[in-house]
Amino acid sequence: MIYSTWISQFYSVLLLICSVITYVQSDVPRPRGVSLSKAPLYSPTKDFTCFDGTITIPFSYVNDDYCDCFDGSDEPGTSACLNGFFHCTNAGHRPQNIPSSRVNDGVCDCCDGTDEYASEVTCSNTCEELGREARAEAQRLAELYKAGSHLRVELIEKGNAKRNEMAEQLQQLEKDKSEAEQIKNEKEALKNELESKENEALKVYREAEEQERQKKAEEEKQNNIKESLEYFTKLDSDKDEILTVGEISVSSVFDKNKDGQVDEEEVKYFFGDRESIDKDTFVSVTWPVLKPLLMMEQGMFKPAEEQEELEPEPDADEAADLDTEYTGQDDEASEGSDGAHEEVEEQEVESEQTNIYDEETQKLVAEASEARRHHTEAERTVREIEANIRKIQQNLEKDYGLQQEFATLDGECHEYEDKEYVYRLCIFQRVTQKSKNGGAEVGLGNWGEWAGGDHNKYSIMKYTNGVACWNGPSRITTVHVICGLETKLLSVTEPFRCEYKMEFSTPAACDESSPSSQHSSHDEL
Ligand code: MAN
Repeated sequence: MIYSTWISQFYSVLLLICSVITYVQSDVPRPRGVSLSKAPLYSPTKDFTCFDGTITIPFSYVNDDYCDCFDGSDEPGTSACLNGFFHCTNAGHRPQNIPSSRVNDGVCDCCDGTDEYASEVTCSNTCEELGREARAEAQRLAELYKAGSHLRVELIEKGNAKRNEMAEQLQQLEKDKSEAEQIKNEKEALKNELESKENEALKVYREAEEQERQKKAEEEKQNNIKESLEYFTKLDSDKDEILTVGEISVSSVFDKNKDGQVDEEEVKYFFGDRESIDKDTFVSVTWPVLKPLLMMEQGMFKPAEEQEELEPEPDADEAADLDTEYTGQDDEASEGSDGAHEEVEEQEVESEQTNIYDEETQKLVAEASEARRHHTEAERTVREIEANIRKIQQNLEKDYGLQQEFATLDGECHEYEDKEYVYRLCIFQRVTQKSKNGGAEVGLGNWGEWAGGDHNKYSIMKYTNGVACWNGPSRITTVHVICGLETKLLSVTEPFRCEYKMEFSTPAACDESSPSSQHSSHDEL
């Protein structure tokens, strides 16, 4: 009881002291338009020096409606200087500095009406009312920040836990990676060993294959020579073993342009500068250029278009089959999805090939194939682990706020609909826009950075590099992050073409120490 009386007495005295100070402060004599803090610079007993220090003038020149100072500091209470400022005290609300050009311009700018002291308009003092409203708003925000900060604490805890979990996962993955790499190396060593045995065993077959190939090539060469000599004999009508211009002129195959005669140029094409050619020259010089023409005449070369027309159109199912086959065989980029398909085909081809080998070789080929498969699998595992590591590292590099308060929001998606579009914001990931009339989703930007500046960094998120605007730059989105008890996308606008602005509320932004929370209702008086 005694204690509470003492407290109430203490507050009464404090209030009295404050009132006295307030009275004294408000009563400090100062020229019109000068703030309390600048009052000492205007002393009636001294000459006045402009704030920029350039000129000193008698005090009577202050507010004489003539601008003497370059910085306008001698006319705080008139509109004489274009660059000056008029200070309104606005007792009961917030003080304000307005450009001096607004002094006595017929518009009430200050809520206490002091800017229109010599004008035709009479301004009523609305400061009390405005101050009340401002204080109520400040109070509302203070309560919101207070309630939000409790939720924020939870988010901080969860955020830190998430980050720690990611760090642990990363450690585990690094371990998994080194194990997987070891397995891969083992599989590679085994593969190399078995492949060298396989190669050794196949050497014999390869040599035989090579011999066979050479034999075939030689046979083909001989057949070609034989064919050319036969053709030579056919053309050599006088059988003197020399082919003359006269002899080839009667054969239409030498008439390249099909104009009904073998002219000089065509002869030159087949004979060079020679008048006639013997068998050897025919075989080595003429035959290689003549053969394709003969084949063409015999209809063995057909223009590609004709061939296509002749082939029947595959029906839909067949076309689908063809497509699958194509992707399976040729599209290396689709490894993984078609990997199994490819492997089966490879196995089929392999088993077809191995049938020609003896049992021992077949066994070695099978073992090497198995080792190759295992090695490929081990390589794939390493790649998958590496991809996971990269993903976690990227997340760990993200700036989730000073206390990790935004971490749990990563990946959360929030939508907002207006008349035309559905917008989707996936925090720390991307922003998209989908027209309600259909069509593809349009990327409005990918997570870029915090862009609230040094003052309030975590108040704005920037998503950049969206889909290019027609005839313009890439789309970008700025997300204004404000304190709210609910995590919600509040609004989306497009203030400039392809530049989107979102307002997003979350308790993570309810930081009572952040500049956004400082909605002071402080007045000078
Ligand atoms: C689409 C939408 C709009 C954008 C125009 C620009 O219609 O993405 O938001 O303004 O393209 O051409």
